[in-house]
Amino acid sequence: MTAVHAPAAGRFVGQAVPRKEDPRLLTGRGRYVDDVRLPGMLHAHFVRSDVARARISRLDVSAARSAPGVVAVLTADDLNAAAGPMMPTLFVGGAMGPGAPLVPLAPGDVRFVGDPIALIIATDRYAAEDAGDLVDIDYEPLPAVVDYETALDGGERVHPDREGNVASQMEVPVDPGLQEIFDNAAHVVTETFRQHRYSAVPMETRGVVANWDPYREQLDVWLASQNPHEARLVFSRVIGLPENRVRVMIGDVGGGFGLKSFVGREEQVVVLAAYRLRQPVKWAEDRRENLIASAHARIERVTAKVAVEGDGTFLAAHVDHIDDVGAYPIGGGSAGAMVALFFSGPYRMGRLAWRTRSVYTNTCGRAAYRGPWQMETTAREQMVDVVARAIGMDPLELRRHNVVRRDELPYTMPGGAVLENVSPLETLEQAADAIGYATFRREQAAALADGRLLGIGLSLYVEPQPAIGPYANEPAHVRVQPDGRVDVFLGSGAHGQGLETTTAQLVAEHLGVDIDDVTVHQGDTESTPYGPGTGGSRSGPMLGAAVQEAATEVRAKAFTIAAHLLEASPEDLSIERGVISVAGSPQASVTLGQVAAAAYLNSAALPAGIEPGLEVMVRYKAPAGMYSNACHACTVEVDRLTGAVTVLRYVVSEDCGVMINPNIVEGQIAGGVAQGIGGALLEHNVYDPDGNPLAATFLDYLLPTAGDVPDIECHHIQTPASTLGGYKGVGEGGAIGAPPAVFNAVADALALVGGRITDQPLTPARVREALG
Ligand code: MCN
Repeated sequence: MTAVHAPAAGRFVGQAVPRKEDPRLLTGRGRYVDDVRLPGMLHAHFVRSDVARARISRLDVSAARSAPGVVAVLTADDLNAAAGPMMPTLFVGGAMGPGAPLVPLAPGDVRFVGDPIALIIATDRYAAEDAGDLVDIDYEPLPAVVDYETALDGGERVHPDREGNVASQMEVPVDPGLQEIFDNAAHVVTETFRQHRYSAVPMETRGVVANWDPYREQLDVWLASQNPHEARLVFSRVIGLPENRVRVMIGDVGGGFGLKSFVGREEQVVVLAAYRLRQPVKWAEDRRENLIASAHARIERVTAKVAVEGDGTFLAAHVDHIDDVGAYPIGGGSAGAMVALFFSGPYRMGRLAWRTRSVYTNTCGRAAYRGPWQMETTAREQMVDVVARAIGMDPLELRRHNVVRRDELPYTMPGGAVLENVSPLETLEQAADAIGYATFRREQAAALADGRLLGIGLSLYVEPQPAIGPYANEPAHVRVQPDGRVDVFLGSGAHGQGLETTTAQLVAEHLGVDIDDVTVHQGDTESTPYGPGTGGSRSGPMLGAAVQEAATEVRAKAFTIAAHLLEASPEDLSIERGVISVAGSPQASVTLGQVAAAAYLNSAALPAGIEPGLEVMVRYKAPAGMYSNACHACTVEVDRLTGAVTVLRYVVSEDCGVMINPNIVEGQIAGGVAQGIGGALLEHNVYDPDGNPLAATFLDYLLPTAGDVPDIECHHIQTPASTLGGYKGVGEGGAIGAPPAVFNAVADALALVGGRITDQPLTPARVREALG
């Protein structure tokens, strides 16, 4: 690791302290949804559609109802009328794209393979699955709409009550001024890129346990979620219970990658059923369900047109974007406007016009996936290389020529957002240097002389941390107990990012206690403050600031009380490892525990005007625009005979502001890059032309393994954000930057022999074909 512009690390902040959660997780003591076992708990199994589009002409569940162990078989007739509005997220219909015409179970027709038709509830899972085989369904198959590009043009409709298959569209058209730029530019380069359908495949699939507690008259829900408070709201609405009669608890969550930001249809159905039966019910998604029916992402096409001056200066761009949102997109599924607005990324691009359309198909619905509008980076960065080849300029030089420099900040992007506190040129240079760009070009030429194809790819991006709508504020509650130990209550829902550790670091640093004396609580709506959950790489900037502010305020109050107890001035006090002492006379000291004990138990000992208690709850309001940035550089070898791609080296230079924990930052980058490499080369939720999913197991859905991913070499630039603490997000970046970096490296290798590639995944067959 190298770090540039590094602010001085604190005693805890900036240190690579080991993750507090790891001893529990690595010794099998984590608690996931499937570990929850309640007395009398029943098990749920969904009977799903085997066809992509059909009318259900007969549905007979009578044999299933009388099967051994079966407690209930519910269909649309039993459940749908009782359900309130199904809203997977507060973002539905809002800033994040089209909502879905969603009902609990398929009523009379099915719209994708995996569409849930019936829910079987039995005394154990085997009984439920066996009974599923007894459900008799006759389908009248209809032609399935599978290709999103042709679905645009009318014809068969996915949802009969909609006018067509366009779920949403937005446009900023080309005006005469922009047309003039295109007409007069030295070069106008156009290319179409397709990204393919791949998805979050967390180790822990989706899951829920729901139980009506008659004593408290409350519905208890254990959920695999990134977002417990929003989930409570969603459940309360679909059931029709007040929010404070629903309690959602998340334990350890085995990965979410965006999928668990939202409350899926299945989780809502299971909770409805448990409430209706007044019995505890568990549903744990199996891998087949996860691959065909949870949510898909990334299937989209961009046609980009870029006007360029003779010296390589970008003048203007037009972006035409289409994405496939499946049959029932989950809120946040389409981020088309963001793809268009952020297309210019870290470059000066003059003018921008765009159109984006989201299209329904008879496939699994789309949802957010680590970097939901990542296509802006894929399309732009791949386009930069295409332009470089078209005008005969090296791609690194073209980037250097157009990238926004520090002295141009704040920089208003053509899409309207204002870039500040970013360092794209610095990360570009750092990554190019670390990967040995110039040396590699020489090695590449030498290898070509030997008949070998090597390639190098760069990818540069800025990543906004959206602080809009429910994401605009973040709570943290810090409480010192009378024994001096500290409890921190968060509104977030960590699902692998290590928030227990980074939160404890921030509290230890800013309150002045030992890290082992801090316990972090999250994920239980009964005890934690209302928060919008974990997503959009927001924990660093927003939660970090909230925790820092709360800890600092607690320390200030502790100093006021301690100063009174020690007959000193608060300005003369310092705190280390929970002991507050007076400067110059260390024997004059009091522990934080003693201060807390006075604060709770002995109001008479407090200075005048000081409220009893030693706890602070803050709700940090973030500015709308915060950006981290990074540059990825990767080298590959392409096997001319087989088309197989080997990633040789992978370098990341990133700027997430002040790093709270460099170890966690690098883990986040490595995980994201592994996903991105898998996405570019291997992972693919394939459908056949009739809408049958062909990748329903890990035999067909290929995840990257250790052999596919080299060591990720991380380098850092730290440009503090303007927010408290200066932290910026990092969690999504790896998965944003990696696909175009790998793509560009492969395209670079292919170009040596005149090969051209535009679509992913870069399977051996596709690469071989491009070789001609
Ligand atoms: N961090 C830090 N210093 C910074 C910024 C962040 O030490 N300057 C730390 C944070 O304290 C946190 C971690 O890095 O522990 C990630 O922080 P951040 O980038 O703010 O992202 P979030 O915690 O909000 O996580 C969201 C992001 C998203 S949107 C997805 S999806 C995602 C992800 O991060 N899914 C993940 N990382 C994942 N990691 C795992 N293991 N599993 C997933 O499902």
